[in-house]
Parts: sequence; C-alpha cells; structure tokens
Amino acid sequence: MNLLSIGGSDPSSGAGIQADIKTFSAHHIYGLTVVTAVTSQNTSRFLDASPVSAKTLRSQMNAVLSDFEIDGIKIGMVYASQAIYVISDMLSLVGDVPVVVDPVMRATTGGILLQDSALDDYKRHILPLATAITPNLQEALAIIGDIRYEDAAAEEIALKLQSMGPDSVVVTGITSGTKTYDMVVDQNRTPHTLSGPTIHSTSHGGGCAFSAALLCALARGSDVTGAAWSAREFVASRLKEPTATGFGIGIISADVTDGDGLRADLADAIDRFAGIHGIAECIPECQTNFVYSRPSPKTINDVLGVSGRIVRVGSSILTAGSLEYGGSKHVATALLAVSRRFPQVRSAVNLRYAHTTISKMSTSGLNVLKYDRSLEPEGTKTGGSSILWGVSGCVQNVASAPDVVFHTGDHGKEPMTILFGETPHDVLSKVRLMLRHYYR
Ligand code: PXL
Repeated sequence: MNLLSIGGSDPSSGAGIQADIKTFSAHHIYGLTVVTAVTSQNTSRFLDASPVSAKTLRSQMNAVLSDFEIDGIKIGMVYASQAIYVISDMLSLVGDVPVVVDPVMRATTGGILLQDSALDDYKRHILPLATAITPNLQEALAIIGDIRYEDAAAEEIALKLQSMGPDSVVVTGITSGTKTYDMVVDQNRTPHTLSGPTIHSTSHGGGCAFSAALLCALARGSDVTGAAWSAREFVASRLKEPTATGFGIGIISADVTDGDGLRADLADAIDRFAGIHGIAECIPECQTNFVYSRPSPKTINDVLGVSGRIVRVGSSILTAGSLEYGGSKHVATALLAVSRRFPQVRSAVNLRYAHTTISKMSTSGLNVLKYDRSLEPEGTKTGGSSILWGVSGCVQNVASAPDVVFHTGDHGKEPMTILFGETPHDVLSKVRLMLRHYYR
C-alpha cells in the first residue's frame, strides 16, 4: 500500500511530511511525499517558510502519480494559493481514494503554515476534496469564520464545517473540564464523541501523526469513526514517551515497532490478506477475524483482533473497526485453546469451510484437525464456549500444532475453518495455500 503526503518539510522531523512518513512506516505502509513549502524550524523556534514554485510542485506530483498506485492522500501545510490550485488540479487525476485534509494554519512554535490571503481558496478548492478533515477547535472556527459559532457546541461546529464540503469531520482535542475528546461527524451527518484519558503533552507532531494515522486506517477500509479511534490510540501510545532530541519541546516518538510490534505486523498481514485474489469468496456468513496474541496469552484481552470484523462487500473485503486487544471473541478463544497446548501458536484467522479444500490441505502436509459440533454437551452450548470445547478437545491428544481446525456445522450453525500459525504472516502463507486449492 502507498500513501502520499502533500505538505511542508520540517527539518526537525517533528511535524510535516517527515512526521507523516514516520507514521506511515509505523503502520507498515510506504510513504510518498510532495513538498509544498520548506520550513526552517527546530524544537524551539520557527524561523522561516518558503513555498516551492508551482512548477516544482506540479512536477513532483507528476513524478509520483505517473509511477505509483496511490491508496490515499493526506494534505497538510499548503501555505499559499498557488499550491492550492496545483493540488486541486492534480488530484482530479487520482481515482477514488481517501483524502485526509489537516487544515494546519499555525505551528506549535508560532510560524505561519497557511497565509491568511489563501484561506478563501483553501475553503473553495481543498475542503471539497476531503474524505475527512481534522481541524482542532481553533482551526475549525477559523475556517467557519463566523463569530456566531465561537460559543457553539463542538457538534454544531463540526456539522457547519461539513456543510462546507468535506465528507466527514473530526474535530480534535476539545476540552471539557478535565476531559479531552474528539468530535466525529460521519458522512451520514451522525455525530460521535470519542473520549478517553486526556493526553497531557506539548510534543511536536501529534496533530500530523493523528491525521496521518487516520489516513492509514481509512485506506485500510475503516469507516471514519473507527479510523479516528485507531488514530487516537496510535497518538496516545506515541506521546507517552516523546523523543527529546533538541533543547526545546519533545518530538512525538518515531519508534516504528509500535510498542510490542504486534499491531503493525497484524495490520500489514490484514492488508495483504485483503489483497489476495478471490479472498472475498472465503469470508463466511458470520464474517472473519484475524488475530495475533501476546506471548503466553491468558484471556482474550491478550489477543489483538479487529474490533468489528473483516467483512465481505461484493467481490472485495473491508476491515470494519480497528485493531484492539479483546477485539475478537470467537477466533481469539480458539487461539487461546490452541496456545495453551502449543504456546508457539499466536495467530489465527477463520474462513468459510469448503470440503474439497480441507481434504486437499491435509494431503499437502498440513496438520488438519476436525471436531463435531453435534457431539457438544448441552452445558457448553448455553455457556457460549462451543469453540473452546471444540478446539481444546481437538488439540488435547495431538503431538504437533494444528495448522487448520474445522467443523462441519450443526443445526443452524455454519461450518467453519480456522487457520493457525506462529505469526500473522505464517497464517497468511496457509491462507494462500488454501486459496490455491479453493479454485482448483
Ligand atoms: O503540526 C502542523 C505542521 C504541519 N506541517 C509543518 C509544520 C507543522 C507544525 O510545525 O511545521 C511543515
């Protein structure tokens, strides 16, 4: 997957296109950059901003658009009207991909990121390009430019902003007493309040990382509310330990391993999973989850999974929700059952059952196990732990870890196949093997 960041260069790498590349990398996504302006700044001071010429901007856009398939675009600092004209003109050449607009106007250290004289052009040409716009409250009010909104509720502000062109709006960092929350208005004009612990930080780059992380999640198929949750979580985890590299304010962490690294690995595997030709055929009616556990998981809260599901939409698939510990119940429970006996097994995905595929998988050397749901004692059925009963029973007396566990259903119960592996990429290789059989 390739994402393009169009914005200003920050030589301290705290904000701007450098921050975006770091965020894309942390999500295991390749980042392309087109520079609109070169700023001179460090962690204490903002010294200068110089726009690149329209010709250079256009030629950078041509260079990337003619060579790469772009899966999403972020527009950050544009600075001047001439850049606005080039960007809106060139984006008409890009297909239907998510566009996140971060309407940055002033740097944390004081510099101008959007000239006042460019604001009208910005409203006219940039706002309508946005799948989502991510202002803070001050930026939202500056765009609306109507003093009657200054005391309005965040929801009203977000709705007014939406009426100015973007499909959806995420107003960030709204404070209310001791709480900070974000206000999302989705494309159906439905408001959602995202609240959580206040992040106390003066670090540089939090806003850039938020909008870039939002784009990562949108490009991976999340809806705007799910994407905003995952961007919040990403920024919160990065701000806990900002990097202090200069004498001034801290810079949001550049650690690309994302803490334990599980999230990035699983997200990358889900991306690749979605790209497997014909995979939509393998999504069961109850939909799919793809999970990855911490070492020695005790409960489903040690297992990372998609908080919604991976769902089939026509001939493609979509990740509905974000990656969360405890995000999966059923597939995570199956994984826990296997991991108790074979702790090296830490990842799993459930797929539609197909008889011929299963028999071919066992003949191609995979360890395929079966359980019979109709033999399940009454107690576990009502207790909701059928899967625990079935999978635990299967692995109890086998010598090696299963690659596949399946059952052929029961009255009103859909048959199911679960593929297991040590890592999400190990599971993926088994999915690919299964797909080869599926279509033969
Ligand atoms: O964080 C907003 C931002 C975006 N882009 C550039 C910046 C800043 C803030 O300093 O310098 C280039």
